[in-house]
Amino acid sequence: MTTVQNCVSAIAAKNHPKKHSKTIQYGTAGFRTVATDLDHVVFRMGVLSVLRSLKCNCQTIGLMITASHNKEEDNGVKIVDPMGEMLEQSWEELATELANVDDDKLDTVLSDIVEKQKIDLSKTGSVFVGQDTRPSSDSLARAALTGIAALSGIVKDYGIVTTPMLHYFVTCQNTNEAYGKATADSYIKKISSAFLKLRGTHEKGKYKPEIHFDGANGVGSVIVKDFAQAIGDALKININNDRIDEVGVLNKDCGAEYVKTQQKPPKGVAVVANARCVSVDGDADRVVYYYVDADNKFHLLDGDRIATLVAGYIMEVVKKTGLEVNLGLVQTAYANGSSTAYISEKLNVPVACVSTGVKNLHRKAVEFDIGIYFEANGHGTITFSDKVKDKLDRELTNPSSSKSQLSAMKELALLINLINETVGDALSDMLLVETVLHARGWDIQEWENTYADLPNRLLKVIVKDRNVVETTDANRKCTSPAGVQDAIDEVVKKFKNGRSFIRASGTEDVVRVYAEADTQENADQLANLVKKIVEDMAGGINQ
Ligand code: G16
Repeated sequence: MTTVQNCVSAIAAKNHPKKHSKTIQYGTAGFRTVATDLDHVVFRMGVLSVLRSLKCNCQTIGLMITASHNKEEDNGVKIVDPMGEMLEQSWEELATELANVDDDKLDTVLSDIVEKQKIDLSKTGSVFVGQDTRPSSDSLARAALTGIAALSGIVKDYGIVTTPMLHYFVTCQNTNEAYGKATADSYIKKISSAFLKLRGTHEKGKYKPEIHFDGANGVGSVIVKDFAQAIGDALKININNDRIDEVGVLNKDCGAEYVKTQQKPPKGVAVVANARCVSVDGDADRVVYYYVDADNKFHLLDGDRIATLVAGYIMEVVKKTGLEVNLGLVQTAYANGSSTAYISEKLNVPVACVSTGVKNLHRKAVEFDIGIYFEANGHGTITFSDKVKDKLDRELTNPSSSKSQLSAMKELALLINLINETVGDALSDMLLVETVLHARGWDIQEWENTYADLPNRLLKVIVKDRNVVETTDANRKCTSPAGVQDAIDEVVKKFKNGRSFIRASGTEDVVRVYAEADTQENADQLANLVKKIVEDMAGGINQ
């Protein structure tokens, strides 16, 4: 095939016509909206992913159908680039244009992309497809497959998988299996065997090998069962919220987003005082920990806590190896001020702050030899450069390395295998946290005691058009509407340790408000005052 003329438009008009005129944008994590508005978008993304593959020398591209933490009626689609990273930014614009054009203009827009990107249509593109457990995901996945077939792409449909599994498979395929085999079995085996080797046989200190798991009634609750089987008694995982066949329960009053934003335990998990509990989100790319103490008080250990726990530990291991490595941590404006201070002042690890979105954090993290990134909402991972991996391989066989250096290097090599470097992976992250707590001999309270979080509050404001809110300085300053930032600065001044910012969500039709202050009461008050500013100045809709 040398042209797309009269090829895609006809299929689109017949099988996946655009039935509405709402504009949709490639946001923080792809397209997300109510599932019934997405059929034509997903078909077109199937087509685009073949073009992306051709552009990338026919390497495999990933296409994931999910709306992750969003409510069950929503769905979404995102494209994964060859090394498991998010779609290149300039292609996000192409995706948005393609998603919104009328059916009869489709071939013209596609031909334009082919020409400008110098794509050779005589070659064959390759796409891996995955989906979450939403009721709408099956038919949307079929739309994607039709789109891929329209440009004669080769496809592998993985069916229901977690988002991080699909990223992993894409990377495996494009590294000729150097990263592992692109199968679910190989993914479970690689991570669980690293976990078991790191764990050894001894139970240490106050650490107890038992957790209570909240699967958000999504795919995480399916895959965690495979991990539980693979690791056996090394960690007892009590699995809750695993009703994937029940309509209306996905992410409902449970899951990582609920626990983080509501700051309370999920429904469906029995409260056991001081027990270590884990919540993941609908596609298992985020994880948070929590516990309820003997006085029934809820304690959250979110992405910031995970970042500080693993950064401190990995830094120690790296020091013991004697390898020269530059290690850095990446956060967003949502990171608790105390976590940033702890990392930079106590751990002496440089911290970078970037705009919300895994794509932004990942891009920054890979600038370090070892880049640790976590969003406060629990989305994150650790990246290791080829330079570090090569050094490690070399030094592991260097006869002059000391016994303790060798043992630290072996540990680092196993940690690399335990971590899904391609993207935040709730299940691999959970096993990493368990590994560090076990190695330290800590229970959840000892982990929490490393520093005290500043009380904080995250709110959502529904506005007429969230796009009126624009920000700069890694989302920390609002540049539009005019006057909003000055008003925020005025109220922030009134609170001890006050900090607040607003930004438009890229996954939900809301503006998010974050505030922290010296007490919970003050953080709540500040958040509500800022919410009022948004309602008054950015067209809020009172709920
Ligand atoms: C996605 C992104 C995250 C982001 C989150 C919320 O998470 O992958 O990086 O933090 O959305 O984004 P926003 O505040 O723009 O709505 P997930 O877990 O929903 O895929």
